Amino acid sequence: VWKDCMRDVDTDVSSITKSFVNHVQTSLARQPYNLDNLGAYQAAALSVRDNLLVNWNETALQYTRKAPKRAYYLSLEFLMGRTLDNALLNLGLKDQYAEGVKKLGFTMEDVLDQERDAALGNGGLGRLAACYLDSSASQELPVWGYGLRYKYGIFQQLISPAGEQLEAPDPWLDNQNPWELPRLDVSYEVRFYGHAERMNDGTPRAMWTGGQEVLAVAYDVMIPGCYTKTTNNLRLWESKPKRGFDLNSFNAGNYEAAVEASNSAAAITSVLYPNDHTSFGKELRLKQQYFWTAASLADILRRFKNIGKSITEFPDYVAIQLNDTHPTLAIPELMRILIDEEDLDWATAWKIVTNTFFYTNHTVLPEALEKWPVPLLEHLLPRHLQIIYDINLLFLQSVEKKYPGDRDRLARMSLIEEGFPKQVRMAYLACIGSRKVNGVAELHSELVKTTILKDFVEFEGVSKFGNVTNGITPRRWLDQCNPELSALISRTLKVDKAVWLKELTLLEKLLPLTEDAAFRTEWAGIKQRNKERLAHHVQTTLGLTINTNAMFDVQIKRLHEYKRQTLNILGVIHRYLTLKNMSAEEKKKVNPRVVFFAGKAAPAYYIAKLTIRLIVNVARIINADPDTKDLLSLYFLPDYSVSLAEVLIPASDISQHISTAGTEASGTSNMKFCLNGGLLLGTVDGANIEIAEEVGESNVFFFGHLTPAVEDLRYQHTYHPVPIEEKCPALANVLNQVSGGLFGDAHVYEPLLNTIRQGDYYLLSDDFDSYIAALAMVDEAYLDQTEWVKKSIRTTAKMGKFSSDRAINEYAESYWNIEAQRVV
Ligand code: 26W
Repeated sequence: VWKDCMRDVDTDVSSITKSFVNHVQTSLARQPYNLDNLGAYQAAALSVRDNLLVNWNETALQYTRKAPKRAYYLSLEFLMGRTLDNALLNLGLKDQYAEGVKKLGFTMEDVLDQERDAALGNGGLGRLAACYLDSSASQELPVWGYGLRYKYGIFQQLISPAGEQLEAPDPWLDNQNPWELPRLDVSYEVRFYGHAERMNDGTPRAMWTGGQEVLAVAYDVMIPGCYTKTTNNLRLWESKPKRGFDLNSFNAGNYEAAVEASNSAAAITSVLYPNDHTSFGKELRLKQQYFWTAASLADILRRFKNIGKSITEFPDYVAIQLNDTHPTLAIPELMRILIDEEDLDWATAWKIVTNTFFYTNHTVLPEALEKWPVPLLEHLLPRHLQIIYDINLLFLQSVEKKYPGDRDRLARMSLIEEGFPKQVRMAYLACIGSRKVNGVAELHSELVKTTILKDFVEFEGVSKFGNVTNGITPRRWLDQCNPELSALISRTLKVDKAVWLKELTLLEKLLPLTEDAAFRTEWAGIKQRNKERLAHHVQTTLGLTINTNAMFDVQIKRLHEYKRQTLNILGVIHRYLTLKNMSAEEKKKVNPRVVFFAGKAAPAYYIAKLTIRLIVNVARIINADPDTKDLLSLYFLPDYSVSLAEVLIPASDISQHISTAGTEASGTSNMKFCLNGGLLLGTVDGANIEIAEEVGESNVFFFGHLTPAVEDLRYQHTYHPVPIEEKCPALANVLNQVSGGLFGDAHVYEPLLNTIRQGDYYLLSDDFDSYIAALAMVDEAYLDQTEWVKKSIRTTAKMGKFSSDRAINEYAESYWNIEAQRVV
């Protein structure tokens, strides 16, 4: 009877409309006759969800039955964006749903547009995690994600009339989230504070008691693979008070204390920390990290125990990937469980741990390397601090054995940094507690080995340290965001997208078509329509009219000094000043350009916020200048998000990735632009280098000093400073115009300008001239549209390497040792 009643995935239009209407009537309790777009979205989502759940259950059943080795991706951030369109495309049901909703009187675009982004991340690291989940499911790999279910995702960015960034909360769950399933039956208790007492019975065991206990409750998010039944799981934890109220306080008449207890438990998962690249050592952040790693490990262990194997076989069934150092507490937590609860000896426990974990580093910037004050750890997690000290003692003993008497080395390699207060260096702990360590692009992985982890490479051997160049999912970042281009590719290659979207190197077959004029015309037409789609979006959301007969030049990413949005805006001012000095005759030769910026600044990052303010105010002046506005205009699009990126990226002719050499670990939007036929203007940094290797240097615009020069240049700035006027007159002129008040509020920008005039840590004055020269090369290349379109086609054709399928398969084979599982 069970079997007969089980439902299958609905694939025909009439079953789809039936299930849609059924959800309107029963799940939403609404009248089908006065349904708005939001209701239509909800009904469509619930109906698609029914389909996903069928596959999701089968996938789970398969994994349970076969008990293969599984991998778990621990990430404090998952920047998922919207789900409905992606799910429909992965299920191959987009056309049927479009037809279904049309029959019911809606348009697919309006319906899709109702969905809020799931923005549980800051930037690159969080979006990478989302791409890896898509690829894991699409490659049929048994991978689950673990994260936190923040009530508020990344803040909403507003821009004040003066051009200042304002932050508003992002209550993304207010409209209900059809893509998650509360698992009220899956919950774990997580302890904080209290006392840890060693047993002193000849074992390494200790008792950790007292303190506060909080409940972690699971919410599951379905992750559909592309053209496969495999539907994996992303498990997000929500914190709850263990008992809703502290009844004792309540009865004692202390109502406030009772409510307080429930408040502080719920606070743990209330908000995503909005900084990337700076660690502030805040207690609540550490609580988030432990809460999440403890719940995830308890869940993983419970699942492992269900297969009935000996605990020593744990690493044969479980691989855990640490997405940066944020989940590093998982290392001492697993030690605690194995020693205090499973009663293993230290060596056996450490062997299990160091065969289970894998650590990915995402940045070598010193301010981004996490360090936790010892007193804070001692207070919040007393048992974990003991374990960290024990790990450190044994580790330093082994270092001392290899390098007797080398005290400097011991101090350098210690997990504990001396100082007031002492701090635990999380990257070192992640490194020594893991089976392997990797960076995210070739240059970056070399820098990890030669800078922050140099001593560890020497001590542990270089084979532990590897590289997995990042990737992006071509499903969202081509098929979904650029449907016309996707269709053209399928038509031209005569290959179903179900094939090439999963074997992206097939795009190389486009190469000969660079010589086909008709194809080039089609290609250019799609780019043009994507520019018009963006212009339409800006018109309807901001009321601004954009010139679509211009080159679209885009820089979209978090605001950060190392990413050098300031270099870009100073370049724009330089262009403006140059245009102002041109004769009418000269102006005729200039190709119009529209420059777009978007990105959020961390709320406490003063200089980054000033950069936004400068961009907005420069835009105000130059967009209103009748002398130049047809040739140059500038837009700062507020509230950058995954959904906005999906409109911006396909519309770009050129995009900018201009970090100081050696500072951007990889970058992933560079790959997205290139996949959509946008050319790249960048420094010799991160994955830009590998992109150039693939598409050929003649198809990218490189400029600026190289990584090995950076250290020397900084030394020069400090010890032999040369005034900007002398070193780079063009830049000095631009700075003086800003200082002189050409864009209003003269004094306001001084702190920003002074970062360049004094110290210039990110080397703007060293790279400015070659940047301007590169921009001129872009202008010139754009004048020859035939050659430009050829470059564009070649760029897309050579992007196969950057599919996140390639990256996730490298992790699966060379790190986790897991295999694909076919769900039939
Ligand atoms: C503790 C505060 C904090 C928060 C987040 C420090 C560092 C981070 C992340 C590691 C920052 C981040 O997102 N890094 C980016 O990771 C991407 C994916 O690998 C890379 O493409 C980017 O180059 C890198 O900046």
